[in-house]
Amino acid sequence: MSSTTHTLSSAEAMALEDRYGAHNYHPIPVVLARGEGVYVWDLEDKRYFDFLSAYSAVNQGHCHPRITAAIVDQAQKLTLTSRAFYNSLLGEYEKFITDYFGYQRVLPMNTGVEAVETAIKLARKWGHEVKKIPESQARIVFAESNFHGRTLGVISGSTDPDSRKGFGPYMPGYDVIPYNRLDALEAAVKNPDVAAFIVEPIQGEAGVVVPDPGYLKQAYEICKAHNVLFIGDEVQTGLCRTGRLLACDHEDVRPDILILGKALSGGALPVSAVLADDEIMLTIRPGEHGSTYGGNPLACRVAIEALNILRDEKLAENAAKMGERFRSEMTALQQEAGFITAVRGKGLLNAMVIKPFDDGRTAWDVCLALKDQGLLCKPTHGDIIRFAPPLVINDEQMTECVAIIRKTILSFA
Ligand code: IF1
Repeated sequence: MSSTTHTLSSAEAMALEDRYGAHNYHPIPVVLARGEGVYVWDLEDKRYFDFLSAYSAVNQGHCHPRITAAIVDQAQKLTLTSRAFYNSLLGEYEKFITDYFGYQRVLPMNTGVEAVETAIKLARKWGHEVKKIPESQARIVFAESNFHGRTLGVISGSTDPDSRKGFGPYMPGYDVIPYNRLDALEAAVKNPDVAAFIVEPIQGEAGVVVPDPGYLKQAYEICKAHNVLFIGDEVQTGLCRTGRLLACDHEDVRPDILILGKALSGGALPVSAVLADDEIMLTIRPGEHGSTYGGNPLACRVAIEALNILRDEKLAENAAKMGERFRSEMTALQQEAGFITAVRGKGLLNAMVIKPFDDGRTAWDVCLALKDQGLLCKPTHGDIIRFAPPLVINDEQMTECVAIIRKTILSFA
């Protein structure tokens, strides 16, 4: 019987995924069917606070009415033309987003990793054509514990065994240095074949690892001193998540190549973008790069709306304010609980490090208990719980969520 004839139970939905889907994820056992703002509901109509936000893709909140309206309206006009032809929204969107972030040009893509791949290709092309690195010798520097996506070209720069093992051979021409270590960066970029350094302003998947104050600024300056491009991967940290429009804004760093994704569409469909100035962007000429859906009119319409919502609803300011409050409440809880070894983050991208319990329970079990109490989040690397609600969360909702987290954490004490 197909699910269109009756509403599946959560158990049925999970069984279908288990039987017919690839097993490339191990989800928290909850089946979400509806979302609105900071809330999601499962198939049994139980309500949860979403404290993952699809890994910062729904910063504007689930099913934002303005985004839904834009989709419905545009979907009845024109959704996709391919870039074989011009379309009526792409030029308007390109002007809008380059003005919004202060760059001369944008190359529109779909997923975050496609934008990362695009940035790497741009950096290599610039390296060969402008920096005059011998053809096919351009090198890209990555930081240890990075996460930039899952294509072969990107996992080749990863140090995470789960991202890499079994997928070789890997892309050549990459160097990997410790994160948050300026001496290591200085040493790496002395190599005249280095075209770029790609870095997350805060390492999300690594467990919300915030570098030392000044690291981004000094890293940028070291890159400039050695004619190396600074690529900022703001797929997860951008779009108001850390309390500023971009995480790089906290240190007044303007990446030479800026990568955006996730909340660029407010979680409605895959929309990503690479922004840069002419000297870099125009090294790619017609026919040298592209994508079927990149720059489609539906995505352009949604992205303009998603970016306007960030501004109109002052989501950076709210993320900064609510983040301060969240970290101070969690730090107070840390004193009481005894098994929280760290609370860290910026804006509403935060994490708690949980010491494994004597009885073998881990952060995973804490997340299961939080789910039972009506709050959804997921651990990363075993002992780190990431807390990242939609940026629209208000004081009353935060009060309720802090109470849920406090009650649940203390039940493990
Ligand atoms: C999964 C992680 C987060 C990203 C940064 C590029 C991309 C991502 C900084 C690629 C994507 C997603 C991927 C998703 C879960 C999530 C994730 F756990 F995988 F690592 F957020 F931390 N740069 N991150 O965080 O963007 O191609 O996915 O659109 O793969 O499970 P994408």
